[in-house]
Amino acid sequence: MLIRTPRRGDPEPSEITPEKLYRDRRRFIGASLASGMMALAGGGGAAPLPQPGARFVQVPRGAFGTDETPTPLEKVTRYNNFYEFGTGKGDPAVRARDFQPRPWTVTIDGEVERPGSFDLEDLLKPHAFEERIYRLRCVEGWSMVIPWIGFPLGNLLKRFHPTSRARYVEFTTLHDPRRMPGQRRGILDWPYVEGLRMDEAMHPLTILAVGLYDELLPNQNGAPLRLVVPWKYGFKSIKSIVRIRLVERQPETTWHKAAPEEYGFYSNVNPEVDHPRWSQRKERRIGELFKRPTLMFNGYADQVAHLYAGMDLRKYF
Ligand SMILES: Nc1nc2c(c(=O)[nH]1)N[C@H]1C(S)=C(S)[C@@H](COP(=O)(O)O)O[C@H]1N2
Ligand SMILES: [Mo]
Repeated sequence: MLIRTPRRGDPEPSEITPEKLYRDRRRFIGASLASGMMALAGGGGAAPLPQPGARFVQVPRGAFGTDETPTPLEKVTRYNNFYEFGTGKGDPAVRARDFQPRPWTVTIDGEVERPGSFDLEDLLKPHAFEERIYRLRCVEGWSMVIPWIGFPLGNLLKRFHPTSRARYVEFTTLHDPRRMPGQRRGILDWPYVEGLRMDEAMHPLTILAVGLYDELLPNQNGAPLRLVVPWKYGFKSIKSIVRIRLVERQPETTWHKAAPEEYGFYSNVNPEVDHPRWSQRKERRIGELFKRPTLMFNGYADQVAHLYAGMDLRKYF
């Protein structure tokens, strides 16, 4: 797989049709194979960086995810939840168009031996990118299948040496009302904050995404860095992250603060536990007519159910 760095004059990601994408893939498949072999020969598997000017980044295929057909790119980039750019599903594609996700600094602090602030490019340097085709299941009852490009969050956290007191990870989105017009209104308590238990964060299915399909992450999908936790409802997958803090206590999260009876800390996809105002038994795959049943842990029960052994999932929803 390849990831393409947009150049001035290139079409917006939302303007690229699947056909165009397919042709691009065909065109660059040779380059992909060649650099893939170089990465293997290098031993470490470190991918080249998505740097401005560097046109392609090698993405080895990962052994994770689903073989379901991905949702077309134009749907993935035009039907979004990203309240920093408006509450309508079509708002982020339009209102995040001019957002500049570079330069970008991420702070990693709290219960780590080596805290610090990092330029995004440097933060990503040692990581090999993979394609992970995961379902994203929104708490509202719709889902998509997205070919994400990213790397396991755990690999990043380990580099900063979590202390023995680190039990949770707190993530924070950029807070800049000049650049994120939705933050000029008090719809949510900004900045957007999410959290994971440490074992959830270290689970190999949990990734930080820097791209999707063959593109750097489009702004509306959370550029330049967003979390993807495939067995949890979509709102856990926080976008445009500027801070990752390891903490002793369970973090207070944005949606839990907004409506504690409706959105719990865990928010594992669970068809057995209804949202107080609607059932979670089924979902509508964007682009399809009929609803399909929602799967326990979004289909990842074999990999993650053990994390919650003995927990009452009605209480810890
Ligand atoms: N910062 C931030 N992250 C966010 C949101 C948001 O409003 N702000 N929305 C969440 C919700 S509700 C969903 S369903 C997913 C949607 O991701 P997508 O637009 O890439 O499909 O992003 C999540 N991450
Ligand atoms: Mo969502």
